[in-house]
Amino acid sequence: PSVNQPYRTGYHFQPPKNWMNDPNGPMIYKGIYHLFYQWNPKGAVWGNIVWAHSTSTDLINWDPHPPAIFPSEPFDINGCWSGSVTILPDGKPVILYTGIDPKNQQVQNIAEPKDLSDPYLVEWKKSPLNPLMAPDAVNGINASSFRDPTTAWLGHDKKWRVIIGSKIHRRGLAITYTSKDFLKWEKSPEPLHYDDGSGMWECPDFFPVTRFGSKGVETSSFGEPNEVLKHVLKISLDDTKHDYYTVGTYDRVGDKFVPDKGFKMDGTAPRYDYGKYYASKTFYDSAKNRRVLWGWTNESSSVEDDVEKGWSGIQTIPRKIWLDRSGKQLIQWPVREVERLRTKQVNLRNKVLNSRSRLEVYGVTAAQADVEVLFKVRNLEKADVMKASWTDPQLMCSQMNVSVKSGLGPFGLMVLASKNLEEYTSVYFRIFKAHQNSNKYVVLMCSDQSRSSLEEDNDKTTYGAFVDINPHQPLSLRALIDHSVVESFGGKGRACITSRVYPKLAIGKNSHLFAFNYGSQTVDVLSLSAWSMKSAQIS
Ligand code: DQQ
Repeated sequence: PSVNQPYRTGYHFQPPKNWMNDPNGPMIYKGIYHLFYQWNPKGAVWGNIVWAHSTSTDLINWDPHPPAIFPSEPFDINGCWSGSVTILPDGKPVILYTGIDPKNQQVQNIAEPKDLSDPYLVEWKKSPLNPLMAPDAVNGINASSFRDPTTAWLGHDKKWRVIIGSKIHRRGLAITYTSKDFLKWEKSPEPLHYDDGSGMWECPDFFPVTRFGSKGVETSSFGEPNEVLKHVLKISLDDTKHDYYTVGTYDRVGDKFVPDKGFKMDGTAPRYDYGKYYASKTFYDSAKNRRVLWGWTNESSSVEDDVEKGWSGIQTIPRKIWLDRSGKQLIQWPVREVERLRTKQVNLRNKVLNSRSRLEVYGVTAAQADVEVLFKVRNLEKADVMKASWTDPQLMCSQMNVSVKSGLGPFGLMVLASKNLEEYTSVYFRIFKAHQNSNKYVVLMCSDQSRSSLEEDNDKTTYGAFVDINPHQPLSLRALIDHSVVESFGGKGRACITSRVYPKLAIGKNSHLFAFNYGSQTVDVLSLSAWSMKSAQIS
């Protein structure tokens, strides 16, 4: 970030210039992490899409390479769209990606490294057999809705499977293809899964998780002896531009994904992130035995502003992802490597936040910081009672803005705040009783951007999520603050909200950080740690 570029991030991944969208083909090969991404070499708006490429040894600092895949053949002459990497049993990584052909049809292609001894895998060659999968007169595939191949996995019969996002009318579906040799692919008669009302499924992701514990599972693994695996299907819904997931069982013989009770793979499913977060993709990190999630966050500024600043889009900090003990939801937490950027630390302990009070946290670079705070409420009896109509957390957060007092809350953090609060982004909790005379509680988490900038033209939508935690316990909140992005994690990664903001005053040294409590009851800050963050080496 500089005076002219106050919104460039210090430690989030972004290219030096131009438009970026989906993360593609993340992987680790010979100890080096690779990130490819959808990029426009010619400008700050979507178009002319290639696979740009960077590598890293820690997922935080990145070295750029030339684009790995760019339009060059009839099967991708109008664009090289999203796709994934599969590491073959001999260790060789291959890319499956969507190409746009001369008739603007979507087809699936393969590319492999030119030189496996180059640890950076800078050059990639496309197979003359491309396209490997294409819509034709008989297979009934919609040629403009057939894209984003996943990482492939090996089935019980030693055949590869891959799914491709699609739709037929309003039915969203994950079409399965199988192959013996990774080159000749056959469409399965039935999709892995579908939903009749959800519209186009973009960027599907399908992976195993261990039922108990946080370690990752390789995509083709059947699990260790006595280990119980579940499977996760994630889709990016084109209609709503959010990423939803469902936990369930993979029927290997029928090649069907069966969601667990209570899950439906549509816009009612849980989300990875309740803010701006799309087209995400995981990979199995064999070096650290974890599954890592990448996701794209677009701008909330106008196209004119994007063109003027010369860039658009960032990637969130990669997150470790695993299944909660309850089996009902996923947990996400920024990869530990980001903590190496932590420098000067400020600690507060046992501070009392009276009703309608604020506490400034001094001594950190508030525009580029990592903050972890633990709140405790004293008397849960004072919580207001939920109304029957309060089913949509985002609506609750936008209707009760931060100045509306409840029994318990709002309390949380004000980030990227100007000294006199002309501008601030507030990330906070409210606690409600589920019913009158009930000892069950609902915890609401909000990220309110409505006061984030004096500039009028930005999208300042307020976001919200319910956090599945018991407020008898301390409530934790972490925020990764980086000039124009705030990634918030409630309840140790049970709810995540990413937002983009563009303050006019709260820039650089003029940015402040507060803990606050605008509710009617006292709240304790058991502990608050804030770190100034060093900039990552990116580009
Ligand atoms: N972005 C890609 C598509 C994908 C969409 C094109 C999702 O492959 O469906 O840039 O953001």
